[in-house]
Amino acid sequence: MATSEELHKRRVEAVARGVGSTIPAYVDRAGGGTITDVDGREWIDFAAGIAVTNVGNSAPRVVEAVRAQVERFTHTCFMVAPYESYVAVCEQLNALTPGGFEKRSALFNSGAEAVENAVKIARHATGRPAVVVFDHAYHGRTNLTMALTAKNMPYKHRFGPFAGEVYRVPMSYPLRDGGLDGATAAARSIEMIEKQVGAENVAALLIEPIQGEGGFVVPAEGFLPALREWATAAGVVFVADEIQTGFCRTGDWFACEHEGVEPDLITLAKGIAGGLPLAAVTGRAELMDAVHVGGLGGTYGGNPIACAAALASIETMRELDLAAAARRIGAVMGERLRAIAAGDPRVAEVRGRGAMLAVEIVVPGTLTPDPAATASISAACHAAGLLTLTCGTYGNVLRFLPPLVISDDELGRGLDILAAAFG
Ligand code: PLZ
Repeated sequence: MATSEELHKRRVEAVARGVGSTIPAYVDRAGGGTITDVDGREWIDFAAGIAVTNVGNSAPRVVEAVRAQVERFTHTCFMVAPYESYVAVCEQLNALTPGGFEKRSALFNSGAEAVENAVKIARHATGRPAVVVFDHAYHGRTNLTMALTAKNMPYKHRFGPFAGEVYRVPMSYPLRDGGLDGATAAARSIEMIEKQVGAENVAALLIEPIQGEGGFVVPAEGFLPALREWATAAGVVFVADEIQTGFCRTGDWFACEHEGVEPDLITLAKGIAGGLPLAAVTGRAELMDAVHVGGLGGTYGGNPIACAAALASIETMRELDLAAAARRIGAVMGERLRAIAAGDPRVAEVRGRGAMLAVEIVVPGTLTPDPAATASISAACHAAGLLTLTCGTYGNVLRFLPPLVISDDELGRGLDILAAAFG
């Protein structure tokens, strides 16, 4: 087998430079809480493919379901010749997502595609043009979702012009907004919407209940409920982007549940199918069904192999109670992170929920972001066998997203490496 170094040389000659990788190691296999490269080097996985392999890599039920489906048929296109597993995934999503009201779902390939479709549905159903998003938001890399995403480098730089009718308002970011309470922070955002956009022009308010790429920003309690309440009164479709937070990651099936928020539409991807590409929009039947027949779709959306994997993943999450596992991981990890923070003035804050935790790194004694220190701590983790990711508008957040099936031993060893990297 080629070595990672050999593969990297081939990659540089074959793969476009614009596609980056966190580590220059090439994967041979992965499962449980580890990834092993072609040279036999092992990393403890605190990335889960960016919050995707919540059930672990090659989870037994997923492997079984995919194998069985591949043997039956690989693709007919649901828009041409439909099949049961697509319907069954929609039934599961309608039942699992917050809100006791009648729902419908539609399936797509990627998170960005789900977000695009949520905006299409909200615009169609309301007849209004504007979409409101937040500072630090991340919603994807397609043209519309680049407009929805906040951060220029690397996502948007020189890729414009971007889609119009997108308006950005402040996020509740307790560390950086002077600790505004949720209601006050929401009032500030709402005033901006009303003054600068006009509520009656707004189709959708789109928000990540805990921001992902933007820095694992957890809004102050009450922020999301206040926005939800305003959206209801203003006839604005409240869209929760749970692409990174969904499927047990935060210790509930969906992060909105923490404050009892019921979105009108919810976008889903990542953790939905154990690593196979699948995404969804789930929401109020009257919004989803407002769109004419044939108005939503795509060749691969709800591909049968991805649907089989999703059903198996959902069953695994239920059977292993991975929401409880996320809470346990969060408790263990949170304690260790707070101990690290207590001894290291570069850590401004430990935040997150369940198995979606992060530390924000600053110049000691200030709130000045320190992306260089963040990158060097992350690099020290990689060198010592722990796969960590960074994020944040300022590149100064070290985030931790282990698979929810990680063993106590792997988790402990990962946290030891992390503590040493702060050393
Ligand atoms: N919405 C909340 O987190 C994807 C992006 C990685 P796609 N986040 C990982 C990268 O650098 O491209 C994401 C997300 C939220 C939407 C998306 C987009 O999902 O499946 O990557 O299109």
